[in-house]
Amino acid sequence: PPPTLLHPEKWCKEFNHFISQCLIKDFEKRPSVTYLLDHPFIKGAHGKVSFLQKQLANILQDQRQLNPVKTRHERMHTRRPYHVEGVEKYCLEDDLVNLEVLDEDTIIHQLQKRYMDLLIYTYVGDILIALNPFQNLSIYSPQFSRLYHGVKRAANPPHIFASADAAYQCMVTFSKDQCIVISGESGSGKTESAHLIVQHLTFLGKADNQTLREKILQVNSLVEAFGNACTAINDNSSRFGKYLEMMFTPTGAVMGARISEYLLEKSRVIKQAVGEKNFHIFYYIYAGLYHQQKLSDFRLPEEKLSRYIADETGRVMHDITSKESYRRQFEAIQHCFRIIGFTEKEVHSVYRILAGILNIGNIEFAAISSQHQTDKSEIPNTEALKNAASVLCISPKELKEALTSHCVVTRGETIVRANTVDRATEVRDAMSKALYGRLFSWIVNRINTLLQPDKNICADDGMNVGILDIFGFENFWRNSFEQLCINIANEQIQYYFNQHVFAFEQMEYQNEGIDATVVEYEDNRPLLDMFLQKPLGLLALLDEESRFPQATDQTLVDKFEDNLRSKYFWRPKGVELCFGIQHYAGKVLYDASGVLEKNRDTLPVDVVVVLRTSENKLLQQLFSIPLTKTGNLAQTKARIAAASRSLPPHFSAGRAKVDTLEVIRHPGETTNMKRQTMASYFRYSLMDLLSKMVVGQPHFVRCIKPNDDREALMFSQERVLTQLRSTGILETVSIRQQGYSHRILFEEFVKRYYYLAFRAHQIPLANKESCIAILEKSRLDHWVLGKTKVFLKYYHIEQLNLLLRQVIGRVVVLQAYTKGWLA
Ligand code: AOV
Ligand code: MG
Repeated sequence: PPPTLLHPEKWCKEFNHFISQCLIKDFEKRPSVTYLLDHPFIKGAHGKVSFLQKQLANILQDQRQLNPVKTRHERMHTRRPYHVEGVEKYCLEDDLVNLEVLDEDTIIHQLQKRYMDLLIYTYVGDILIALNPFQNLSIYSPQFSRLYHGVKRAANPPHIFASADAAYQCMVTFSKDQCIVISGESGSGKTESAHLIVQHLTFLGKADNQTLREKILQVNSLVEAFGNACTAINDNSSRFGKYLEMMFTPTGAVMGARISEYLLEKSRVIKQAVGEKNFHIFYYIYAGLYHQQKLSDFRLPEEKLSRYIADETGRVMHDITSKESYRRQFEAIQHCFRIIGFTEKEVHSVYRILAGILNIGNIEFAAISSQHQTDKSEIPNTEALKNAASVLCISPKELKEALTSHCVVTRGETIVRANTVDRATEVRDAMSKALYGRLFSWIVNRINTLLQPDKNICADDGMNVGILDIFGFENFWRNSFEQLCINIANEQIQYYFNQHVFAFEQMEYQNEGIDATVVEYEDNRPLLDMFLQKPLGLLALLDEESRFPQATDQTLVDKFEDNLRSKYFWRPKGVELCFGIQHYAGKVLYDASGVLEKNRDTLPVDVVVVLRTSENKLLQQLFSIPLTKTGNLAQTKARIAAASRSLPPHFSAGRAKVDTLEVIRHPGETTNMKRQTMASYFRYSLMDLLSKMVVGQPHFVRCIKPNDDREALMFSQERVLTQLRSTGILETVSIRQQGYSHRILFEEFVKRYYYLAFRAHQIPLANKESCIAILEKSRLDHWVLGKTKVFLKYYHIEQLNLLLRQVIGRVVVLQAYTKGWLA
């Protein structure tokens, strides 16, 4: 096992002070690593201790990079491109901040030129812009991971790996959680970017444990098979929000992972818009089981496709079973399950539940009139009913009763009432949605258990890098409640971006007395308030209306119109049941039909009761214990409290926002006789997500979709411009041009870097002068000092961290020596 290391400072005090001082003195006279390797104390020893060798290799690598900071001019003439042979690419163009003329035309031009040269990544200071290439590029191989490992940013062209590397380096150096926020509209490349980040982080976190590495790499594929689907915009569209935290030991080795999922669009299970599809997994199992001749084991009809996956355009059995890719995906998913550690039995249960859902979809109802005027419903063809009951291990009779009738308790008496055909159909679909939603949460929870860090590796929690990949902004020809929620979530992420990039930064310059021209930006706070405010925000109004049994979608839209006095809301003339919202990313027209019912998200107790009787253990479990999806209320509150202690005061604006969101339980669950609605669950989810994000230091990746045709090498200036405008890229460039992305308190700075200018036993005062001494000794320029903080550009931090790593590496060698590991 690698030896436990003391902090260099502590070590110098406790251990052989004399020897260390001698070595440091010698070293300072001839500061080279070769010298250190040749030193009589150390010579001949490396090679015996592989851990030490690694350290020495790191030092050597750092040494090579530790050239004095070059001027911009020098840098631009020393960099080499990775792609286009023979064409010189200058580093200057890698970062929009270097532009001398700052306007939309120049930015668009620059991005277009780069895109046509297949340079899809461009920096805006510390922010990465990623244009979707719509073709596979050969820039993500392990060679590239090595290329982007712990080097200064300017050493290579911009790359998603560089962003992952920056987050990782920040985490290790500052022992602080990091958070990579990927945003962009639907189909812009967020999910692909998230995969690449995970890939590079597993590389950096050099899991000694090969299996853990493999497991982590499979997680995304597995979760996406269940949570992604083909939409009109993107063939692999995320239909849920995902926050993946990769956990590392204090020395930066990956030790586990955890996923939080938000707002799965479960209505997709029962119905899809024209041209869209159900979640991938349904097609995979159909094709896979067909191929393995196991359809009948799962009671899936071979001749007629389940209604849930056969669309209006008349998709037939053959379309799915003949598709080679679906079959391969099914095998891939089986492989994922196995690698991650699901048991055969669990996987079998998962398939049974999926087959159950497909069969439930085929149950049809017909009306039978009785003498008592109420319309009863019956199930004329019991084939599907029997199949569903059989795979779900429940009694067909009880299932039928739960679908066609319901119990009402009046004055202590239980009365059974018949369901109309409409009601029975609703119950059937509600059951499918609940089954799928709970199954999805269970899979995520199970993955989290299987990828939990081993407590033997690291006693405390270590640190993590969180990667946020949600569903992007959507504007279809018909938009419903799902799009509304998706777009509000994106609105919130844009707000988070604005807060960090503009609001907090400018507030800080002001407080610190630093001269900077104010950059105006589009604040979407009023819009967020319109959605989230209580009691007159859109979601609150929706909840209020959902409580009236008499309410209709019409009364809902009227209510919005009467109460939402905002320039962001309007009601188009002549279109019934519609309302429009001016989102940060564009105008969207929403269709209110069905919104009330979607929000109520009712699941009759009769259904829960029958599902609980299942002999399938997994199914029993899904409906017995209350689902704790994204952690519980107490945990979330504790996290926010912890965050507020450790966060600098400028975070208070963000925190207040979090506090205003009320915490509520999960959909479908009832508390105090009040049913949990989707809208209130949505608020809870947003708050939970934010509470996780605010603890980390953010890094931003902005994905941009260059055209709507998903074509490679096609750059629509108009489309790109809209995205640049709505996300405030122009403003971001100007604030980054004059801004300092790192702002560190004097005492923090001295504590972290005093090694670079002082001796181990010296204790410098935590003041301005000490900071100046460190900065000057490190040969940096263009930094600024405020009243209490040092203001640095990203490349200053890079240089400081490299220097620090070198010094620490040196001390590690010394420690190893004196501890006798080198003897
Ligand atoms: P999204 O996550 O932003 O949409 P995806 O990451 O799913 O978008 O990207 C959409 C498609 O673009 C992918 O399926 C790839 O075909 C292609 N693509 C994106 N990035 C790359 C890349 N770096 N290299 C090659 N192809 C790429 V949504 O989830 O719909 O908001 O809800
Ligand atoms: Mg996605």
